[in-house]
Amino acid sequence: MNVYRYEENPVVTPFDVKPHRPDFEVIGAFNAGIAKYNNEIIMLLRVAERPLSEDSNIVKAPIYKPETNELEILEFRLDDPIYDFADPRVIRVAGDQKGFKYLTSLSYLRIARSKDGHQFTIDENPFVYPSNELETFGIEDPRITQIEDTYYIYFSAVSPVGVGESMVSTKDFVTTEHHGMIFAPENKDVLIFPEKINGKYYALHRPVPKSTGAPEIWIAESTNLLHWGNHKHLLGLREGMWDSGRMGGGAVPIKTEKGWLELYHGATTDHRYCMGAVLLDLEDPTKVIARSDQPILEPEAEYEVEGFFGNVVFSCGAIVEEDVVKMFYGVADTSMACAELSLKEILDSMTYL
Ligand code: MAN
Repeated sequence: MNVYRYEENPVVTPFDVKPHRPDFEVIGAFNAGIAKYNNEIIMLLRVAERPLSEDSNIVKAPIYKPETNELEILEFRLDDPIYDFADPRVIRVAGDQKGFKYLTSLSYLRIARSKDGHQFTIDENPFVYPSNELETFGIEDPRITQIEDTYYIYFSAVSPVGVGESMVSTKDFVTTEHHGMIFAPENKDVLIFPEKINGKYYALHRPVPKSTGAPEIWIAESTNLLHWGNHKHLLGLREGMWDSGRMGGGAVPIKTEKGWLELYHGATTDHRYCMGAVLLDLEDPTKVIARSDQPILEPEAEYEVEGFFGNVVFSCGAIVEEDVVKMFYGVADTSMACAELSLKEILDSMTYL
């Protein structure tokens, strides 16, 4: 696969983003949703910020309080045996392998704009910020689907009761309308198709089943983008391969002559995240036509391998111009990068079932 990584990569880093309050620092500007609006590329960044800490022995956890619309900041000592700080993203209760207790940063969504996809200007203020009891640990990994003149923005809403997917919409990237949670916990990586197919809207989603099953890709349909049903299991993990541990949709599905092309992420059990492709039937996207055996992009460049959480390439959006796929992607849970790939080469590289 020929991959042309931009010379400017990473195109946006945490240093480019001013914290939204003076006592915080930006540690991530990554996993951005992508849209075209008024001849500009909108990169809707997941900005992760944490409270500044003078003492390297103290880890702080910022929590949004809907009652006061303010943040509460909890403090933990790194040597406290009750907690496990091994994963820099989360604070776990020691010995509890299942979930996490707190996050070490709070994420919200902020707009970066560009004419050419290489140079970005970042808005002064957050665009979508936690605003209710399902978002107290933050909002993450947005995707944007444009349907006519409305942009639907959906993202992981994180709180102590779980991680689900919530949605807002906008027509101007200034004001938003909130639509609430569209997929209940645990669910992430929702991707709404950009048009109706045979009279129905479709969305990919990624539940995390507990009793039996794995974090794999499902598909659902809707008549109004809010209520989703007729769920079907779409794509599973593959033992011994790059998508053996967990997976989820990435970019908004791309309509091609051969089918709906979905660029999705897959990770191994040791958290190495790659991007690959799956092709779905144009008339019936619940049918898989082809899939990548090899990743189309894997963490190789230094900025993909090293960072807050290294060995991660994670796309939430791409722009396609004729044969050129401009895939924007988060690197190492830290920054944003872009790579150009050939649409034809991606389609030709896949294994047809
Ligand atoms: C995982 C990671 C984190 C994220 C949490 C909550 O631990 O993807 O980056 O903050 O889930 O969504």
